[in-house]
Amino acid sequence: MSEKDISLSIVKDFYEKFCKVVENDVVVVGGGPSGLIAAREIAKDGLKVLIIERNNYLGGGFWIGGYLMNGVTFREQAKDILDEIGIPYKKVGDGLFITDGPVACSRLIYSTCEKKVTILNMTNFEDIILKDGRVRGVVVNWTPVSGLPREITCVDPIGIETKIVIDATGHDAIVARNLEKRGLIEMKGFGPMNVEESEYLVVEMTGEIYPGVIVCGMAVSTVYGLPRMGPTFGSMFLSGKKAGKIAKDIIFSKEFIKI
Ligand code: 48H
Repeated sequence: MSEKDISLSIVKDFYEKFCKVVENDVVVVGGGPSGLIAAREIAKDGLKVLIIERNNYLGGGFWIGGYLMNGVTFREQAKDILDEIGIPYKKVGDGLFITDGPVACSRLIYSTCEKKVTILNMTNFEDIILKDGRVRGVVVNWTPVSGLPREITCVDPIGIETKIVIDATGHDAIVARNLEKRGLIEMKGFGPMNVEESEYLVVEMTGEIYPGVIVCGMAVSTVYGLPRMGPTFGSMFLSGKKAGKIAKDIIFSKEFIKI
């Protein structure tokens, strides 16, 4: 064994992984709490799921709570999901619970990876593949390449095919913004804080916003102009789970097979 063997093993491992992910059942853009839960929910049923994450790490805003403090809260409605994943928590009020960000986030990431979800990190969503009025894939590039000005590099991105794209990119709602930029949908931008209304509405409005694109998590607030909820994550979990179920329903429906 020498240095070249280490290099070769890394290149071969990446090559083999990449060959498998050019075609998927579902691509989840964004590996925050809602995206991780959505991916886990879909992969549980043996479907092929890819998470595209522009950062080097998964977890999005779930590592830390409000105002740089580690406690992350959630309300009663999401308790079953935390139990399913094995996230420890304590009750701090009537229907309110708190957990430790790093512990909860690492457990969520592990429980998603365990379901054989593939991850492409340092990978930036740039565009959609659109054919016959339906989104059929995503166009991606390495995050460092995307970040460079065009005059320094003009490296073309590449396409990845999928039956469904889930936009789980948080406040930015990047996939939805792409649809808006092309005049395919209209967006409102998220509103001021109101936790009771927001948590309920985010879950309620989670769904397909354009053929082939489902929105979940904070991106739902951005698309529909819903109030924000601050550092509480129950609706991110419930929205991710709902998005996963909707994706499975579409893929397994008789109508979808005809598309
Ligand atoms: C690839 C991308 C791209 C891109 C972004 O922000 P997140 O944690 O999103 P959610 O919706 O799962 O959770 C939201 C929650 O963290 C939060 O901020 C709350 C509850 N706020 C309430 C309030 O009032 O403010 O994760 C999104 C992920 C991140 O990891 C990004 O890096 C990633 O998406 N991402 N990945 N290509 N173009 N854009």
